Amino acid sequence: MRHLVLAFVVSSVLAQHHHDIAQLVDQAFLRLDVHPKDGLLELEELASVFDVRDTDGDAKISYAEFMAHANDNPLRHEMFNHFDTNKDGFLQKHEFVYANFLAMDHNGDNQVTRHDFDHYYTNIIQHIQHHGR
Ligand SMILES: [Ca+2]
Ligand SMILES: [Ca+2]
Ligand SMILES: [Ca+2]
Repeated sequence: MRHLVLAFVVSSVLAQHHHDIAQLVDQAFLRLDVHPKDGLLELEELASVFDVRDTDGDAKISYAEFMAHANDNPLRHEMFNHFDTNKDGFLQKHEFVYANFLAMDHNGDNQVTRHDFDHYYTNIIQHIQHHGR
């Protein structure tokens, strides 16, 4: 038991130092791929995330709404700015759902594989870390 706990602690620490980006992206994918949980990200799954985050139902995600659902994401501020392409301080559905999905769905079959997702988000996060601060 002690070894198990120790192994867990060690791997968590290592993960934070060496694989923090990959881990963040993996967690995000697992959270998104829920209906159906098929290893693919469908447009509907992204749309339902939008609906959950749009707490007051005004068809856009405010900065406060986005922050309230991204406590565990250290890059939430930068992510918000990245998605808010028209820089009005809100994430419209076309910004958060459609533009996002189209950018990930390379071959246009309306499915985003885990590989597509990992590749896309790792690029975004690296871009943010190098240029966005
Ligand atoms: Ca899915
Ligand atoms: Ca809203
Ligand atoms: Ca916007």
